[in-house]
Amino acid sequence: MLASEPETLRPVSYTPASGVVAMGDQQAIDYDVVVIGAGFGGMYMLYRLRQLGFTARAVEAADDVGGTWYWNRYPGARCDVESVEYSYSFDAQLQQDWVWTERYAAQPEILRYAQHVADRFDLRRDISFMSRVDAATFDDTAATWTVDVSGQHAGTLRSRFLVSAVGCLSSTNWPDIPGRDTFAGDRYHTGQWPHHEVDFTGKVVGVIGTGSSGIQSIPIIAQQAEHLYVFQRTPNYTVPAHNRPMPAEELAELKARYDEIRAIDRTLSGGFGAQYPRGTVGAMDVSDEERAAEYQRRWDIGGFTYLGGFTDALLSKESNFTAAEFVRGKIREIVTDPEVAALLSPDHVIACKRLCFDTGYYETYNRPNVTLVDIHDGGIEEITPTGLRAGGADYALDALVFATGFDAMTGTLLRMDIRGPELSLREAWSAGPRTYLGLGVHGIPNFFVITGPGSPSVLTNMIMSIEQHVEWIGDCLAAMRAGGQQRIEATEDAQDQWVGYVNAVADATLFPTCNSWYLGANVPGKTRVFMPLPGLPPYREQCDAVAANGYEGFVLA
Ligand code: NA7
Repeated sequence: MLASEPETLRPVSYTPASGVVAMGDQQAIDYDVVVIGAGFGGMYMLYRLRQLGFTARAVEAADDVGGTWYWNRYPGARCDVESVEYSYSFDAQLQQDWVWTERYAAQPEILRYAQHVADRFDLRRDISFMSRVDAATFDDTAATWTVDVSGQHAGTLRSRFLVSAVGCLSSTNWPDIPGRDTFAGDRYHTGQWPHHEVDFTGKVVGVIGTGSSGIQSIPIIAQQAEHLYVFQRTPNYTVPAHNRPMPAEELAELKARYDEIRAIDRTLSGGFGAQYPRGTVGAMDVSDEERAAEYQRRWDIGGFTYLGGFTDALLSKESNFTAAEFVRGKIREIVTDPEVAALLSPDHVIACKRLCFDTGYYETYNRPNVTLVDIHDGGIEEITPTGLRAGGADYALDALVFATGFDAMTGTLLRMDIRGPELSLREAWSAGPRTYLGLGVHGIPNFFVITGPGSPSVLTNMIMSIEQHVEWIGDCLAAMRAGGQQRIEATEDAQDQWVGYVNAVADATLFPTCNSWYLGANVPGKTRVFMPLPGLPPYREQCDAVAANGYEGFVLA
């Protein structure tokens, strides 16, 4: 994706806004802050920094904004949080003006929204597109980052602070299957989908992977392909999305109470960062009939609501089993071939791998042109020029789709060589990611991570978590400027305690019980650590308390 003709970074037309009150020694630095990435996190960080009077530049690998929604263009790509909530809340007029056309926006609409935000707030002038941060080194004497950038705006940037907005799902996972690169047909990854229309009409297609991306794309690919083989290592639970067009009156009604909706999103009842009606009792506290009726009611609403009926869905194995068994019952009802239904039925804890939402996923296996291939035992033995071999059988394919996910949460961060005074990020995280609040890393001063491991991030409505982090970081930098401080670093003690806390919270839930990407279990050799922190509202309060106590757990100088 990177252009071959590098040019230097400095000539980009950048004029700090008038009235800018910068951090300090402007001779020594180009910007107060370099932001890595221009997805939803990077865009809002830029906006916020500008509002606060800091100078900033974002470096972005793509040729446009959007992050996840720029790259994940596979057929059926759609958000699993409702559009009115999966959108910025920081600008009241923006949320009144933008018109969402569906209950759950599809990728093109979310990308258009990101582009609109970039235009509306004139963000592109502070973004170096088609450029990557390869390395960053902190000079402790000058309290300055030197950031090495390759690509269209290759060069070196010096900044006081470095903020990662690389997102949690941005390093694609291409499994190291023997012969992977020998396939002579068309090869795709859902997380790096081409920008042109891909038409599978008349083709024999193989899809590897049945996570969210596979579950969203398989029904659409099946409608086009002559034949579709789905290679499934682990079945996944999926609940109907019940996506539908958003009627104008309904959108107007939601917009009229946007403040109330956002307020709920930030409180306990909206603990996910989105308002899903919550039950108040455990699943085993009601009769079998009441429980089944509640699951059915929520199945009919669709989406994350499904798991909100009872307080202990992710705390009690017994309760969780009832939610899982209800879905298995639906699979048996929907899928006509009992053997296929059995293969599609997961037996792990429901939602310990991210719960998926679909449009016609299980129904797709009733089509005569779709074959489910169970590779649970031996995996894929080999990819060949003409297809692949699994379970001793050869499958001839015209196209092969890897829906195999991401090296989540740490992959992109560790691909860069980020170096503190005595320690690199790779060294600091050699036994798994360690952060304080998910925001700071001991040994790497003046470095912040938006929605980093150790924060709620992917267990929430990401936009709400992004906004919270961006605002916290902006406030922190403003407080440092007011206090004449130029260096901030998390203490080892605070970080150790935080890591212990995150582990304890995760271990009290059923989340760590299966091989999910939350644990890094999908990438061979990756250290298994439960990376996100369950629970947004208490986390928000913890971050606020840290700030109120003079950034307790950080050393400022
Ligand atoms: P996921 O959820 O990580 O799913 C990846 C799928 O690919 C999953 O079914 C994996 O099986 C499968 N996989 C991974 N490696 C292999 C190999 N080597 N062989 C066979 N199958 C494999 O990624 P998605 O892109 O679907 O979704 C990521 C997130 O994006 C999602 O959670 C939402 O938050 C949005 P496994 O389960 O590991 O056995």
